[in-house]
Amino acid sequence: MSEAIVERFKGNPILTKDDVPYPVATVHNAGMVKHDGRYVMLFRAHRRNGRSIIGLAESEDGFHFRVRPEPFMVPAAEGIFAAYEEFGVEDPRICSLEGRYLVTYSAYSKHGVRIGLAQTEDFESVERISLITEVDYRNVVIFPAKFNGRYVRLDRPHSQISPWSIWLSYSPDLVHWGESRLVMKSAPYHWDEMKIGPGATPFETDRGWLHIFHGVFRTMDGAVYRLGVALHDLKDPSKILGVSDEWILQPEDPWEITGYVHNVVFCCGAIPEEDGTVKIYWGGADTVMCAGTAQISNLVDMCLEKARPPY
Ligand code: BMA
Repeated sequence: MSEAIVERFKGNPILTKDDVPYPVATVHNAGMVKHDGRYVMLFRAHRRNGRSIIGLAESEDGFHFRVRPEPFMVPAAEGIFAAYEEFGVEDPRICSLEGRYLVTYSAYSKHGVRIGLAQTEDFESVERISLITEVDYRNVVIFPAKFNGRYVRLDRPHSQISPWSIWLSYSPDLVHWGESRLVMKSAPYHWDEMKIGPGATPFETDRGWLHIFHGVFRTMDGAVYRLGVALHDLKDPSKILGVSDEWILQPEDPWEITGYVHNVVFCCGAIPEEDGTVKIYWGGADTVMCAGTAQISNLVDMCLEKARPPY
């Protein structure tokens, strides 16, 4: 008998393709934020041509969502973005900073995958700012604070020599990024052995920035995606105070085990609440959206008391 770290919402899945008023094949990997007291979800959805768009759903309680009639973002039709988003926009993350919401997303094209940055003030309109990486990057999350006057992001470059690790970079203006450094790697013969990547936008706790990330293990039956937690120093987020040796969530419900891509829980958003809990949102099997709740202090304890080295 093991106690659940993340208590799943009894009404999972909270959003499926049947809730979307335009034709899509999946609803998953959603970025989350609270705006004007309401929960805003930017979800990824496959169109029936296999390419992804980003839809918007809203909720009063964080569990029951209504989808807006039109998608929030579709691949750009013109300009520099059109060339790099032709194959779809995926896996958005939302960061609330300086009175606006920054949205990072994976932009796919025949040239590969890179990261786009857009902004919105009210989720009524959206403006693209820049493509902020070259190719072979995914999963960029921006910290919702500046550090010594600079923006900071976690990112996930991929190369054969250093596959799928978590890096951190700085920027004076959100467009130009540098001083990149490795902060976390997969652990050998461990649940995240194959790859790790940034997940939800980190949120502040009294003991550090809590980051929910994903880790992948390759089995004879394909990859298994799980979620883990890491704690970053409040003043210097490039310093990791602890990475939990144990995962916090693995595919267990039928819609996490079976679907478009089986055995996947994949997180792009979490919302800390004033009562010390955090609502965690994840895509199940790249097909539906699910939610659950955890005690923030438990997650922080796991990082500090069950820690393994970051790399
Ligand atoms: C990753 C990304 C995610 C997806 C996951 C599982 O590489 O493509 O968007 O959820 O694989 O298929």
